[in-house]
Amino acid sequence: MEKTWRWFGPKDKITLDMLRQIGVEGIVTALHDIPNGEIWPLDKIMELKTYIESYGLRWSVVESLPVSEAIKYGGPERDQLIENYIISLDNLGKAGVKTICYNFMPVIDWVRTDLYHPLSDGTSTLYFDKVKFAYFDCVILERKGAYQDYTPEIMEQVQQLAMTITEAEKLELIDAIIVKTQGFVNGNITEKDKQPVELFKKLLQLYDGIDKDMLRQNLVYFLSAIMPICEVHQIKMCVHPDDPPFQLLGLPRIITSAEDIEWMLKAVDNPLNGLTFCAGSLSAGLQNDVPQMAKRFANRTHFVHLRYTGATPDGNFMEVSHLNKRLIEVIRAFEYANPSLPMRVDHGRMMLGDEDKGYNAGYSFHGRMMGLCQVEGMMAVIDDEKSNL
Ligand code: DNO
Repeated sequence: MEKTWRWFGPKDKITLDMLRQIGVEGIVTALHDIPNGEIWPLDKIMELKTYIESYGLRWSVVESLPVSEAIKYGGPERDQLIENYIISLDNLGKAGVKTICYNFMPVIDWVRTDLYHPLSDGTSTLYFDKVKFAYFDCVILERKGAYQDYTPEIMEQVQQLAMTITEAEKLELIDAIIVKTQGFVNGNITEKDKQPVELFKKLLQLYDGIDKDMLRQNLVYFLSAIMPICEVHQIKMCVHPDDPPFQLLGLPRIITSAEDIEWMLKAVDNPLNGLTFCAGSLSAGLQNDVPQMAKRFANRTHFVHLRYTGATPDGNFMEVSHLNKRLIEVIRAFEYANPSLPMRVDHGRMMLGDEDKGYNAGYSFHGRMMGLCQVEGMMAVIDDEKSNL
């Protein structure tokens, strides 16, 4: 697979020069300065593309061209927003950037409760703690009926946590769940927002009465509207699975399992309607046999995210090493089915000074570089295996 890297634009502290030195071939990025919902102008796209190419690299994938909330919940402004999306796709097509990652998760993109969960070797990793999340949901957000989504055992632990948590820890939890993990992905809430919790509550209200079926219909409406421009330029759309792949905060989530993926691929049965196969997101769902899903959906996968999680039945999960026997199976599936697919190492541990650099949550330099080395090793073994067939 093509070795790509998520880079956050010319302001990223990890420069294209550094990436070239570690063997990256393609760049995954977005016009991060353009607010969600606005048109991406052709000249801005070309400017960034030319900059990337001046380092001998290529702009392989857009991640993400974000889908505005009103498209997801079906608000009155959705047709206008879809029209803007189509113009952005047209401009990307004209510029020759033709693989587009997006997601259809309501309100909140990916979710973690701990951004620096310490490991025994001195590094740290991303973590989702169900009790802390339930505390955020029931006590901080005070979402109506939220406690019904958790077992009595979890609620008992939530009560204990409520007695011991400090104000600083509360702020850190809010910051992890709705600020640090969201702002840089063109999320709804950024570091500048003074009252993130109030803002977040308002966003949740937009989905009152929207169930799984309605969200599915809104995805089909969106995809059907954009397919004609995708046909014109042969743009490959690739939806990112829900991270984590289970229901949260009373919001419907529709890309969580093999059944969901099968449904979405059939609902708009066009090869340009495809998948970002994010092994890490899918692996956090105990329902998912990820290597088997990689084989099953390889022919509709246009982009691959490589990482893995260790999930436990009590609902917690942690991001684990990229050197992982399940991840080898995933890589094998794609190296056989479509070796020209772009793949990027997703997330990395914080290590060797990554901590002080102010990188976006999950997007360390050394940790991801180590993941890339491990993935390259696995790819080399599989390529060797293939050439001996
Ligand atoms: C987090 C990522 C997500 C992903 C978007 C794609 O690290 O996996 O933010 O990029 O959901 O739209």
